[in-house]
Amino acid sequence: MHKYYLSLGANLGYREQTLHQAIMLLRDNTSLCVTAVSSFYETPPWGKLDQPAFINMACIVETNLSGVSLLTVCQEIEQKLGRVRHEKWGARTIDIDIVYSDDVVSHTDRLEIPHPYITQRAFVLVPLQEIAPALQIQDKPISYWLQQLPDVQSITKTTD
Ligand code: A4P
Ligand code: MG
Repeated sequence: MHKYYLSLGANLGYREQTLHQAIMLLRDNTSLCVTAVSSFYETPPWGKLDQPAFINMACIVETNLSGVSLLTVCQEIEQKLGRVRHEKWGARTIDIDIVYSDDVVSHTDRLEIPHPYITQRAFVLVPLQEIAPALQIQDKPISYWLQQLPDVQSITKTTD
């Protein structure tokens, strides 16, 4: 079994509803098991600032699927929920990224695990820390990476 950490985000439409639907679709998939789901967090846009605030969350998936097969599952869910690709780092109905795995590393254009920006994104790390407090990234705890980031205070939990 592989363990994958996913980061989900939405900043267009009914953001919470779309995220609930994404988790339902992941749970419906018989080739994987969703073993943890974080709260929802409202987060200011990162990277491209002139866009609406996001709701972000994280979940853990355990599965025998390869990274690329899991990415395909995630992209099919994005399509189903009406994701239209616009500009890089821009607004989106739903984005599902595989940000880390305990045992899978991938360095291709199609799939990079760990996600190249994981240690720089409080909107990824704060929800992840909630469901994986003992996780180490590059041999350091999530709290270490969060200490380096200026924007942690701006991330606020919206649900439990
Ligand atoms: N890809 C490579 N590695 C991965 C991976 N580990 N997980 C490839 C998922 N996809 C991966 O992604 C482009 C390509 O990345 C995919 O075809 C896949 O093969 P995309 O989702 O189509 O495009 P994108 O999301 O616009 O680009 P990118 O670079 O993935 O953007 P990010 O990094 O996802 O950033 N601010 C806040 N507060 N919250 C957010 O959620 N999200 C972004 C988007 C920017 N600012 C944000 C947020
Ligand atoms: Mg993406």
